[in-house]
Amino acid sequence: MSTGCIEYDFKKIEAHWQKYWEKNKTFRAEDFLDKPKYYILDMFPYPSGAGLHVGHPPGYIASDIIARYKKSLGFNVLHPMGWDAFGLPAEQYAISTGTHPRKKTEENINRFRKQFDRIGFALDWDREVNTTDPDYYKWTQWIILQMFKHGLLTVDDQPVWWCPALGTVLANEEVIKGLSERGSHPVERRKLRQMVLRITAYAEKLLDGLKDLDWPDSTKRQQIAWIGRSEGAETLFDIDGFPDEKLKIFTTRPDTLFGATYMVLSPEHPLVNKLTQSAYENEVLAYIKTAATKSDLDRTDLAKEKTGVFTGCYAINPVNNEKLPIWIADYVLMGYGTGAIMAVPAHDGRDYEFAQQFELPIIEVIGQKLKEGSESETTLPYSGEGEMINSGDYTGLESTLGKEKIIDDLEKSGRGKAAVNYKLRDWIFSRQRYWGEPFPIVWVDEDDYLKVSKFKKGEVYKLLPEVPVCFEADGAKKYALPIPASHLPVILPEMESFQPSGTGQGPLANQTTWLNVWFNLETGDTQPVSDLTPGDGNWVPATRETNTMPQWAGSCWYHLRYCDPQNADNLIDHKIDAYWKSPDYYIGGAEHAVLHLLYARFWHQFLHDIKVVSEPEPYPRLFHQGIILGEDGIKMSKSRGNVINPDDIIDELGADSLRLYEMFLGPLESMKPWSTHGIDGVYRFLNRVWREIIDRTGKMQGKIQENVSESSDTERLLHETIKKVTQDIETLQFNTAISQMMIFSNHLQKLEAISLTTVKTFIQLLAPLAPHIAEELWQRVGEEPSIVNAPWPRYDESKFERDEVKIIFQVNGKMRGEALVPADAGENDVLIIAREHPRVAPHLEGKSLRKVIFVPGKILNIVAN
Ligand code: ANZ
Repeated sequence: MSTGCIEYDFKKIEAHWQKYWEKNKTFRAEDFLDKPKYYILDMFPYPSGAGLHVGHPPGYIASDIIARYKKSLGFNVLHPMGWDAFGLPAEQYAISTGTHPRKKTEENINRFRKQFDRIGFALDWDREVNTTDPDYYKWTQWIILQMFKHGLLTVDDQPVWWCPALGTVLANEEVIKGLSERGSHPVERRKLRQMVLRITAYAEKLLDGLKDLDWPDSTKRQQIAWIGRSEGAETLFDIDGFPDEKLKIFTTRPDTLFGATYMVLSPEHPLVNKLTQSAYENEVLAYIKTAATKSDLDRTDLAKEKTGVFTGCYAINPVNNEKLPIWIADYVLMGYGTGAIMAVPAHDGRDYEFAQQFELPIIEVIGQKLKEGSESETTLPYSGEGEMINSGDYTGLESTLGKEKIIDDLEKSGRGKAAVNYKLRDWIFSRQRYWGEPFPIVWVDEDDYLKVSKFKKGEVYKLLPEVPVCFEADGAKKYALPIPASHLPVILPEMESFQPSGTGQGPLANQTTWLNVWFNLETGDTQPVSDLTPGDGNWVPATRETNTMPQWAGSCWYHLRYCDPQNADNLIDHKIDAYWKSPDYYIGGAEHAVLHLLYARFWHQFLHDIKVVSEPEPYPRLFHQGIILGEDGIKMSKSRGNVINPDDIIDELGADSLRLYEMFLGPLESMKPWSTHGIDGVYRFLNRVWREIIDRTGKMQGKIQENVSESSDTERLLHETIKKVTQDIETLQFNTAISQMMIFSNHLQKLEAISLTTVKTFIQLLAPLAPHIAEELWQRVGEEPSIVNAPWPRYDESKFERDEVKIIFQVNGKMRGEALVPADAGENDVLIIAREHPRVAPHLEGKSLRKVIFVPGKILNIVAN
């Protein structure tokens, strides 16, 4: 203890209890315990080289508070942690330094784990997972194998960004205005063979499942928009001069058919060549070439000027036999609907701009609904509903009804049908990288495959899914054949250099002894090329898939592996899955609203469909914590130099202060700047708590006694505090729980004598938030560790009845913060909260109070200089 014990020795205390928890496995979660289970999950981190900064912990601290609280409530708590450790930074570091990405990754993980432990997280490290561990990625590969067998993994030529200077394919995020993010080299669109996951097969299910999820509305809305379901019709148009062809379009507004004045094909549409008349050919070819250099985003940007070319060909409108010129324009994308549209400039913004640009006719077919009393002035384009006009027999119908009637009529005449489309695209699931999971797939030439006499053309080898995945390259047909589950994992081979191959394939293409193998069609075995001679039994020459999986793969199912991390025979045991089920709470950043949270739902739904897991959804309940910004109010980043390392804060003021501070800073979900001065307030609070309970010799204060009967005031405040802290933890409003504890501690300070039970209760309430000091105090007031095993205090509603009010804090006339306090809190109580409030404390730093004006229920104004 430090001399005189004026300040508690957080260094010694924190180290001691961290060791105690580790040694006693205090937070071990046991399968099948006869207690209700509670599974709380954090989004696991990418162990970056920069280490943890203070912007990372809020979500982890929040889940930790819940984990500790639930344990005190008697739950069997599962609170695990792991590492999403594949990824580009480690590979880039490897390219520039020659260090193996595994080595760097391990170093980073060790540093992160140490940092986590120093914050005092209640984690069950026996269940740690690491996505780069072959025992883990074996199961990532296994899932892909199942998807392959169910036809959800396919192969496709996909346009990707290719950077000739870097000799590699780049992700969308790595391309900025047509240049590579790294080195600013020009990039171009190239078609390359990619592995694709058919997430679109799950579009309806992914949309449907959202209904039952307890998620933030905005996140649900983002997923709905991303899936982008549209109802409408597919309509067939005859083509003038091409009696054997039909032009199929998708429209959400079949009720505007009479307003179509031209048609548009996407530049990649398969009919473009055929329909283009010779006089227009040169122009069309040139147009297609420029379109190929633009991204979808650029092409569909509303603000961009519309471009296009006429083909010289006409379509016939099925409802009135009008001739409609067929244009080619890049605002129509091949990847959506049918890649062709009917253009209705009066009622669609992009068609309107295009028609103006190229002087095409505009016909209004939906009457505009005018607000009562407004001028009868109308503006185009009008995209709303209304009465149909200029629409033959349909004129006079309400457009929503007209839509149904036109679809009916199109169906009857065989010229169209109702159709649903999704914005959701299939997921390009391959990366030309080293540091990722290899695919459990080899490629075999069709000719070699057929040479094995047992297998005739058209017959498929027994390990193959029902629909074999074929790919044609350079005139030769290749089969993708799965490596069977019994042969997993396919281990990432050792390599010296991690440079891309320069041919559009990843670095693995350079590792020829790994790449070229003999593959046994009967057993799925592989052998190095040197070990066999051609013609042996069922062996065929094969090459391995050289792409690796994207970083998203490992995080799609990690929540399952925590439940059964060592299982070598199954991804997860059925009984264990039935016990732990999906996490009860998932806490992580809102930046994952679509990608991770959609991909993981897709995988989990698939695993549910093939009966690997019992729950239909992975994350029934979700919370997004807000970001902590740098002191300058800008997102923390190494390049900005505004990063604050939690290790420094812990060295100076302790982990409990860091935890309390991060939770006191404001509502968990909001974005807030860090303030180094603000943390002193919570540090002073913890010191005060210590001195209230522990005297200068390190013993319990004499005024704390067994047989004190509390005044009704104290009793009331005690029960109020239990209730407030309990409810605030349940709703993740930790900031207000902390203010309440400050009020209570302030009250205790004024008493001549305090009952030991009251003090113990107070320590318990503090424990989830500031666990180290709480364990220490708990022991010093005569209790057995660990405090998490002591049953959570209960409150008695009959002991209190009081309202809360919001008080605004002002310093020298400026609003600096606010807090909820009991309606009858006095000036002193409110002043205590204000002085330690993270938003107020920095403005009082080094100043003396000149005057305090308190208006109960409203405002506390501090004058200080
Ligand atoms: C005629 C029409 C009239 C349309 C009208 C809209 C308004 P969402 O809601 O996003 O599904 N479209 C169809 N396929 C397209 C493609 N491949 N590229 C670009 N645009 C495409 O949009 C569906 C509407 O977007 C379709 O309905 C079509 O234009 C256009 F008053 O058809 B509409």
